[in-house]
Amino acid sequence: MVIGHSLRYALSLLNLMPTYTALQTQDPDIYNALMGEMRRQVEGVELIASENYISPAVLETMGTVFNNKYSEGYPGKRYYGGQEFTDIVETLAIERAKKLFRCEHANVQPHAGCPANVAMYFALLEPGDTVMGMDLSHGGHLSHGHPVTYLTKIFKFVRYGMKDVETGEIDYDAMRQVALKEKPKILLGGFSAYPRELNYAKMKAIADEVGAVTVMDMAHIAGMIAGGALRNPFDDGFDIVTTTTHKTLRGPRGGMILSRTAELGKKIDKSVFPGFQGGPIMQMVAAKAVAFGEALKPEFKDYAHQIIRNSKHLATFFMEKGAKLVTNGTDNHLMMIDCVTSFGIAGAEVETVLDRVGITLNKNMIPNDRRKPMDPSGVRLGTPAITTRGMKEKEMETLGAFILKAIEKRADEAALKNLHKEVEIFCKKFPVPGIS
Ligand code: DSN
Repeated sequence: MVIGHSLRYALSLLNLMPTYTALQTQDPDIYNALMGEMRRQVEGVELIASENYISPAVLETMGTVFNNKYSEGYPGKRYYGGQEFTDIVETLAIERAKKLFRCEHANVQPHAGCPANVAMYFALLEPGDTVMGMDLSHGGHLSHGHPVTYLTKIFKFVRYGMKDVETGEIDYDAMRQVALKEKPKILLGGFSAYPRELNYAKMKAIADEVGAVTVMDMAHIAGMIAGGALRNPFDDGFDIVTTTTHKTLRGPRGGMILSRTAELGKKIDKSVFPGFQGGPIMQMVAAKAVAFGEALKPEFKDYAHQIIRNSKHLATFFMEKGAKLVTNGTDNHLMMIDCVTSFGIAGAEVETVLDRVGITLNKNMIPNDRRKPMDPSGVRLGTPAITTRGMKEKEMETLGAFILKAIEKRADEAALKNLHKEVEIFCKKFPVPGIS
């Protein structure tokens, strides 16, 4: 059985080699690193909540000659000639994004999520203006005004957070009070480590009361919104939605800004180019179009719902085994385990021991964490990537058991080695798109 899997795996890698012949001949160092990374992705379990596997078609598009073209401007209004094909792909990306998220305008040029947010701030604010975003220690994101970013030299950031960390419920009364006092120009939703849903309607009502623009950074949950498994902020009247395209949306690395109205979209376009960026990365724009095309298919809805079913099942498994989860569960694709309370060890130690058995996740601060960011109390894990590989509820129990066993046997070298083999055999039953 073991030999069968290994043989199939070796053959599958051999089949891929012709694709990289030029690279192998010209630059063996990079080629070997690529082969190693491919093996790592096939043989291991990817539980980092912000990662995913793209389809072969998206992967192919990223490596195309669209790379060779400069296309400053927007379709039909470029600064250089030779744009007949770039205009086709960018227009398709825009139209598909608008259809997917039900809005009037899409800018598909941001190179990543942080640049998308910076362009959004500069489109809507003057220096010194105030933004109200989620408390970073409650799961908010660096680009929502962490003091280490340059953003805080230009804009003022004020916070809202959870009323009760046991349920994850946001304190909307406190949000309103702070908004009335601080008069933010933007009320910002979005997070990278919060396992519950926001109440967009309540946020919109508060924003309307103080005249703020409503913005949702849906980077982590874009795929579930596209697939109808989570609520679309535009349905509750949000003005702007920013996102990355490579997380649950399963596209190429990149960003995007969506606007409810064409009027807001004009401001965003000017801010992205020429305000902030130069030429778009056109092979990525083309790959975004391909990914949005995939997300518009009915099967993407099944994927989006399965991510959440898997996440809830895994969270329940851990809690039934006595683990302490932040907010005691999840409504989305991710969960946070308080490792100190659950296992008596810090998040970094859990991350390290799981790395040794081929399971990848990340250490993470938990709400009101007394430890430091590089040595926090918790870990964050999510189900988007393993769901792409076809894993379902049954496999969540297998994975959950692997994780608990690795933690329990962390001092036992032989047990960890055997577990690593088990993980590898288990993983190879679930192909990685584009690799195996
Ligand atoms: N680095 C991403 C994450 O892991 O959540 C967010 O930018």
